[in-house]
Amino acid sequence: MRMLSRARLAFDRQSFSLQYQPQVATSDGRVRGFEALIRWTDAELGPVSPDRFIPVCEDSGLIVPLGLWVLETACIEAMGLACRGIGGITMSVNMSAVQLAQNDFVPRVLEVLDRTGLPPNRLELEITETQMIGSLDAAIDKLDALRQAGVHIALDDFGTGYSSLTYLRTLPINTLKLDKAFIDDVHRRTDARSMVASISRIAHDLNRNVVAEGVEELAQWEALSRMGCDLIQGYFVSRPLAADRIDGFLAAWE
Ligand code: G
Ligand code: G
Ligand code: MN
Ligand code: NA
Repeated sequence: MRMLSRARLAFDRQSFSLQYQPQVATSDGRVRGFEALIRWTDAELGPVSPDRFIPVCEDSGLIVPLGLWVLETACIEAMGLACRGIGGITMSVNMSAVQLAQNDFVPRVLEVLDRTGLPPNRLELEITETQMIGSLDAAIDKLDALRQAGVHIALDDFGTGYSSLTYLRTLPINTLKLDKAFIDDVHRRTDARSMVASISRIAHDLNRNVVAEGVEELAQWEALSRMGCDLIQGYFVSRPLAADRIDGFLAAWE
C-alpha cells in the first residue's frame, strides 16, 4: 500500500499520536514548555518518521485536517496540565507551510483556542523559514494577526536554510529555535560558540527569545547558559514523552 493510503487510513482510525518534549530554562532548570511531536506506528512498516510521512501528507492536503488534529490535541493536553495545577507552561506546535497557506489558517487556530479554552499566550506555533518562500507578505500578515491575539510564534530549525538573518529581523516572531547543527559542537569548539553567541546577541537585541535544540550533554547546557540562550530542549533533559508520562517526568525533574 502507498504511504498516502496508509496515512489516510491511520488518520481515519485515529492511529496518530503525539509526544511531548520538555523545554527548560537555562537559568533555573525549570520546565517552561513542551513541543508536541507527531508519532505514527504503522502495523506493517513499524514506526514511521514524520520526516517520511509529513511531506506525503503535505502533497495530498491531508496535512490540513491532520495538522488541525495535532493542534487541538496539543491544546487539550496543555489545558490538562493547567487543570492539574502545572502552571505557566507553553505548548509549541509545528505548523506546515501548507497549513499556513490556507486562507482560513488564522480563524482555524483561534477557533481551536476558543474550543479548548487554552489562553492564546500558552500556545506557540513553530514555523520554518522555508515555509515563507513564495508567500512572504501573506504569511507575515497571518502571523501578525495571531500575534495580535496573543499567540507566540517561533522560527524553527534556524541555521539550516539561508538568508536566515533577514527572516530573523522581518518575521514577526517571539522565539528563535537554533538548530541542533549549531548546538552539536558548542561545548567543544570556539567557532561553534562564536556563532551561537553572536546569533543569540542579535536575537536578544531584536527582542526574541532563544531556544537551543538537540542538547544532549550537560556541558552543552552550561555553554549555552553562559551564552545567554533562554531555553534548552533535547535528550539531556528528556526524549519526547507520551502524554501519560509527563506528570512522572515533572515530578522527577523538579
Ligand atoms: O520528532 P522527530 O525528529 O521525529 O520530527 C521529525 C520532523 O518532523 C521535525 O522536523 C519536526 O518538526 C516534524 N514534525 C514533528 N511533528 C510535527 C507536526 O505535528 N507537524 C508538522 N508539520 N511537522 C512535525
Ligand atoms: O521540529 P524540529 O525540526 O525541531 O524537530 C526536532 C526533532 O529533533 C524531533 O524529531 C526530535 O525528536 C529530535 N530531537 C529532539 N531532541 C533531540 C536530541 O537531543 N538529539 C537528537 N539527535 N534529536 C533530538
Ligand atoms: Mn519544531
Ligand atoms: Na528544529
